[in-house]
Amino acid sequence: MPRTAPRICPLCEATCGLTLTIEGTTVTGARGDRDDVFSRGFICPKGAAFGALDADPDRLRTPLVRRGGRLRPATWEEAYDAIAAAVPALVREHGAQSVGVVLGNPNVHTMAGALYPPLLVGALGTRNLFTASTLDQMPKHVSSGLLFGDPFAIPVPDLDRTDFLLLLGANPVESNGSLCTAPDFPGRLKALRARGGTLVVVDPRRTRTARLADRHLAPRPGSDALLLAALAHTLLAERPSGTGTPTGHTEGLRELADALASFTPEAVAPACDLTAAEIRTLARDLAAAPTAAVYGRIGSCTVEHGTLASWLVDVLNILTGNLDRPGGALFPLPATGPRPRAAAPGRGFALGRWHSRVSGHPEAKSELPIAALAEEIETPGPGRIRALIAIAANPVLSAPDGRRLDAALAGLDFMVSVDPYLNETSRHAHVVLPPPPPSQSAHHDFAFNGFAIRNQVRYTRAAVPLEAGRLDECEIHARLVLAVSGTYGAAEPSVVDETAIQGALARETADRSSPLHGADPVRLAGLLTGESGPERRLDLMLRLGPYGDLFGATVRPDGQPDRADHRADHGAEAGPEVGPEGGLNLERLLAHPHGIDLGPLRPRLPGLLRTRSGRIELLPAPIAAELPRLRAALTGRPAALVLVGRRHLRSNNSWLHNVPALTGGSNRCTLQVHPQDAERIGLTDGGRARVTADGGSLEVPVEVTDAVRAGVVSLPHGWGHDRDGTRLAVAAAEPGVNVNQLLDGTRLDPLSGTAVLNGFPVELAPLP
Ligand SMILES: Nc1nc2c(c(=O)[nH]1)N[C@H]1C(S)=C(S)[C@@H](COP(=O)(O)OP(=O)(O)OC[C@H]3O[C@@H](n4cnc5c(=O)[nH]c(N)nc54)[C@H](O)[C@@H]3O)O[C@H]1N2
Ligand SMILES: Nc1nc2c(c(=O)[nH]1)N[C@H]1C(S)=C(S)[C@@H](COP(=O)(O)OP(=O)(O)OC[C@H]3O[C@@H](n4cnc5c(=O)[nH]c(N)nc54)[C@H](O)[C@@H]3O)O[C@H]1N2
Ligand code: SF4
Ligand SMILES: [Mo]
Repeated sequence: MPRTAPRICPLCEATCGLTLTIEGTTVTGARGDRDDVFSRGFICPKGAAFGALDADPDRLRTPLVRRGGRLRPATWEEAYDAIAAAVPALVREHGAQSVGVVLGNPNVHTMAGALYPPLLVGALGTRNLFTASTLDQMPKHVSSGLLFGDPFAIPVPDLDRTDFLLLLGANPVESNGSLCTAPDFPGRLKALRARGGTLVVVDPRRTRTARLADRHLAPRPGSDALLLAALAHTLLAERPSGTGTPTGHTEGLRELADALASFTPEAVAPACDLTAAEIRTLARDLAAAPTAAVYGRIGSCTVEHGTLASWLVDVLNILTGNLDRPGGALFPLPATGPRPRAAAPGRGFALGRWHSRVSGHPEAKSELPIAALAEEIETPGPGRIRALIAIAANPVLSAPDGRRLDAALAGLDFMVSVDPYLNETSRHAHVVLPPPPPSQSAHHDFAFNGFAIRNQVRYTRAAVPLEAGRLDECEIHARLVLAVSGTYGAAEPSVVDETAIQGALARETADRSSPLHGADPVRLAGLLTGESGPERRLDLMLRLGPYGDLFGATVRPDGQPDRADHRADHGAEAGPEVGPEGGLNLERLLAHPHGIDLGPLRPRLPGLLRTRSGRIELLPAPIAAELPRLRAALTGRPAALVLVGRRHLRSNNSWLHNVPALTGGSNRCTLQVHPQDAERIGLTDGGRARVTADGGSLEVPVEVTDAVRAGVVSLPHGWGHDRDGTRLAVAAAEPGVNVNQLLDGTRLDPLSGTAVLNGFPVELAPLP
């Protein structure tokens, strides 16, 4: 008899609730969970393929250990013994920096990825941390850090209530949204238009999202910061008082106006390849809308001026009075995040507290640019990376110059991959630790609830029991922490969780502003429920969070502890309105298998600000220092042809090309070329071309289409599955090419260290 079980989908940021059909231990179907409090039954083709992905025969079922140069199946004990023998010894001999850590995108889609990598990096004491963020959203963290003092304070567009959405460099109809968690993003865009709202899309391609829009602007790639600067300039020039500006919480408005003075619509129009009139009209429409939200994603981040563009997105939200108000851009209040607190100056956000060894790149958010990973492995000298731990990461395909990184990885003394597949990156590991398929894992979105357009909380336990001989990914990580610390075998994996719990409770009970101040941490830990270490940690975070039961301690409605001596409530952020009676904890959440709705987003200023001034710092010094480079772009000669990426609804970065249901059709690795360019260069639809840039050349099939603007070609990423020693039978049959081979890793957004993956110059030549 088939049964059903709920499972939150881990395949993109929309976090839809699925209902899995299970026969025995096999997932035979997946549909949208109509009772899910957030996704209400929405599903996309990737979610529908959950069963096929879960049962992919190429998934690794046992650890692999390298012996005699070859990776061979091994037991978990053999795998961890190998790590425990190698890593602590390297650290003793060569120091903490000799071990690098690479964290890939799926870490934000697993519980393990949220709970353990900080402990692993802490245990190693290494500053050689590289993540997919420097191929993605690091510019947004940096701009939020500088504006609000907190790199995670990223406002999200209030999709369901806004009157006007200006969307730049995002294609949510294919990607299902990013840094804006919203199941059925396409439906929400249609609803916006249906209620009389306006959607404006800025994208050099006429995407499926652009086709839904009232207005589509197709500027030259890489010019968003100029366009946004001109929009901000126009607002400041035409409405100098900044109507609607929350001036009470901002500083630097006059300095901002001065700094943007030269970015008039006329000045930026040629570089953007738009008209000054189009830009001015857009600024006026944005300002006139009853409520509006500006939202930028990949196409505005992974570009030459990514941090400036990300900063200007929020500057526009602020100048139009739309930051932190319903219908505008709001800060979520996730159930496992910190509780609201009273407004007070913070410690601010610092950049460049240390630098990379070889090229001297500044750290951002304690990370170094992943584009600099290869040189940190190759270049001799003290501090060279000799061992690497890669968790859910495939940088050989995702990061610039995969060939160089491929060679560098082959030269490591030791490498560990935590990955379900033997792919382009994990094939270099000495030990591969495979997590179980998603049906056998529990799920909670620690990361994405912080970017969700509605506050809600959901948790799904494993839908299928863990197969014999498997380890849960949380336990894989916990054991890894022990193995690199030199305590493997001496301590149980649960010690890792209990240490984290004790640490968090010690901080909480020592905090004078906490209602738990002075309580006994050991007694509180004894009250936690849950069947496993990660469940106990989830329970702890829920209980201490904004909707938590605080172990029964009382709080006033403004979020402050109910203590007579606590009078610092001036400007306190309001506490949440909703939540289960008595407060949230794991038991109460488990009683709601389809989640608990915690209400629409609400204003959170000024309580969430952590800047030194306690205000929004409109023109932070590092930004001001970058503006001359943007000004230089006004007069620079743009390249004749530049390349941008694209995503397909049935893809996901580099690792979904092995599922037959998700491949084929229009999901292909083709170079899209505008008809004018095709004619000029002599390319034909279905023919082949050689594309050349800084990092090398690729031979690609050509697709002639006016969906890209003239002067722009588009090639998707995550392809190039033609290397030996992988186990990806389906993907290898249709390998495609790795677009990132066109990059040599030197083009970076300087403030964030993010690779320029969009809008870099290329040359094309026809091939016979
Ligand atoms: N040119 C170009 N390059 C890009 C981009 C682009 O737009 N253009 N996009 C960039 C972006 S936004 C990102 S986020 C990066 C992504 O870069 P990466 O994170 O390096 O790549 P992914 O393909 O997302 O997957 C990483 C690995 O996770 C493994 N994996 C899948 N599920 C799990 C799991 O449950 N547990 C574990 N441990 N591993 C798992 C997969 O097998 C794969 O090996 O790529 C970037 N690269
Ligand atoms: N189906 C699917 N969904 C995914 C993923 C996937 O690979 N496939 N990846 C996931 C990940 S890791 C992420 S980070 C998100 C990303 O989510 P999105 O940001 O929505 O990603 P894209 O679909 O790549 O959209 C970026 C758009 O920017 C445009 N663009 C390129 N250069 C510029 C420019 O200079 N200016 C402007 N204005 N636009 C430009 C491109 O043409 C493209 O349409 O998607 C996630 N969801
Ligand atoms: S939209 Fe994203 S979360 Fe929803 S079913 Fe599709 S892949 Fe899963
Ligand atoms: Mo991403």
